[in-house]
Formats: sequence, C-alpha cells, structure tokens
Amino acid sequence: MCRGPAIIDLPRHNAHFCAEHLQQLCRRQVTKAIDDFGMLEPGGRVLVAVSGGKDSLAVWDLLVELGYEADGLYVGLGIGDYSDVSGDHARRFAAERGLSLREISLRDDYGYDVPTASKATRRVPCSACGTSKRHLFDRAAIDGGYGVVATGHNLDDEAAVLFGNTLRWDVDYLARQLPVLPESEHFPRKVKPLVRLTERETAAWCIVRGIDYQVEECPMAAGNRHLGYKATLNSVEARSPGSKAAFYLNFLDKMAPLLASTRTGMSDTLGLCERCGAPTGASGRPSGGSTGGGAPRVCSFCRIVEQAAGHDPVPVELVAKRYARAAR
Ligand code: Q46
Repeated sequence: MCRGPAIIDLPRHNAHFCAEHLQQLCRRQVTKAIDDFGMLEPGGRVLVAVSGGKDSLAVWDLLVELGYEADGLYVGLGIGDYSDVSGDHARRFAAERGLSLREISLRDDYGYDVPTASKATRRVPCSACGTSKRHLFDRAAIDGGYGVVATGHNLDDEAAVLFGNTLRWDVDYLARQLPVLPESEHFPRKVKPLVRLTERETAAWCIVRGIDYQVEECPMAAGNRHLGYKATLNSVEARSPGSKAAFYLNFLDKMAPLLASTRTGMSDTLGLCERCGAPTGASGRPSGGSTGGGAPRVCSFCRIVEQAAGHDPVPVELVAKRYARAAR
C-alpha cells in the first residue's frame, strides 16, 4: 500500500499491508459494517460480549477506538484452564485500558459449569454454553440499560454458519442470519461489527495493537461441525482468494432481502419464564397462571440451572473426549 515494511499479505485485497494500513483497513471495514446495517448510533452505549479470545477483544478495542461507549461482560464458563486463561486475558485487557468489565461466573453465581451442564442435560457442550451465554448477555444488557450487545463474530464464523445453513437449505435460519438482530420488548439489539473482517485480520489487529488473547481453541469445540465448514471454506479461499467474502457478503446483499418475507417476529409468540421472567418459546401454562393446571413455563436457561446445579461437577476432559470421539 505505501512501500513501508509489510506485516501481512491479504490475497483477498490483492495487497500487502503495513501495521498502519492494516489498522486503517480494519477501522474502515468495521465502520462500513456498522453504517450499512445501522448497528449503532454515533457514540452509543454498547455491551460487548467478551470471551478473552482475539475477536471479542478486537471488537471491544475497535468500538472504543471508533468512539463508542463500550463496556465488557465476561461469562466464566468453568471450562478448566481454558476459562482461567481466557478470563485473565479479558481482565488484563480491561485493566490496561481503564475499561469497565463486568463478570459473571456460571459456577459461583449459578452452581454449574459448561461440562457439568452438558452431562446433566445431555446436550452438546456448545448448546448448553450458547443458551447460558445468550440468556446472561441479554439479561445483563436489559438490567444495565444497554440497548445493544456486540459480539466478535467475524467473516469466517458467519460464512461457516451460512455454509451449514445452505447445505441443509435451512430457510428459517438463513432468513435470520443477519449481522443485526433488532431489539424488541424483551431483547437488546445484537450486532456483529466484525462481519467484514476475517479471523486472520482480527488476529493481525490484536498483534499490531499489543493485545494478548487466548490462542487455544476451546476444548469443547472438537465436535463442532463449524470447524469443518471453516476448513472447507479455507481451502476454497486458498485457491480462489475473495470467495469467502463474496459468499457471505453477496448473501447479505442479494439473498437476505429475498428471504425477508419468511422472517417471523419471534418475540410475538413468546411467553415469560415462571422462574426468572425471561422471554421463552417454551410451552407451559401462561405467565401469572401459577395456580392453574399444567406444567410451568420454564426457559431453557432455568432448565439448565435446575438440572445442572445439583449435579456433581464433571471434569472437562471427560466431556471433551466424549464429543471428540463422537465427531470422528
Ligand atoms: S466456548 Fe462454549 Fe464456544 Fe466452547 S463450549 Fe462451545 S460455545 S466452543 S464460542
């Protein structure tokens, strides 16, 4: 770009970048994503879902850089050393920059962790984990007066999900695969400002910005089929640079609008959980009907708490090995 020393080549942009131009590229792509999809109001307040990995720390850093009032929330998942190290990175990042980081611990605050939840509920770890995180981020945002939750999903993540949804022609999921999910009475807006950046680019952002992050893969991810989709897309990308971005960004441009009419307003059909008051699609007697007949309406998060909190803690390795075997 400038004849300065290059630190990275990005074949999809057909160029090499120095540290300064790489940062410009990242800021530009995030600004474009925010503007194109109306993710945030200028200078707006946002809660960042922080995992301690490169993407969540990069999105937090970029949002602060771009002038947003961005606070972090870290949810301790209790996945052994992986969670300990991830939490340390999140805390150090916030402390070094004087940013506000709130923490919730599944084990200390709710009496369970992800491996135990997986065993107790017989769900794959990522399902129990995802339900827990979604519930806690939504609740923290609403309680804290944040209208928006930002996550670190990047172009590789979104392209892999799109690939999976397309392989199954899962029209419901395809219709909802947007970088912004609008706020509603019960939910904050969810935004993904990194959708125009690949994970290699967010890693490079962290390196040039001096951000230490959790480099290990979550030990529970072994059975996660998105890793396989990512590998497939990477091999296409290696032969044809730019394919991954074209696949996902052209879907947003050309296909998502065609699917708009099939998008259903989910929150219209939700009831309220009798335990915690959160919106839920679970069936059961209507809210406020506790004296009536029928099973209580209980959300997935409260069901996990009920089943997992009384269970003996399950070692990470036990669950990780089981799902790694199942994935082979
Ligand atoms: S942390 Fe949780 Fe991921 Fe680990 S258990 Fe699966 S979902 S892989 S983002």
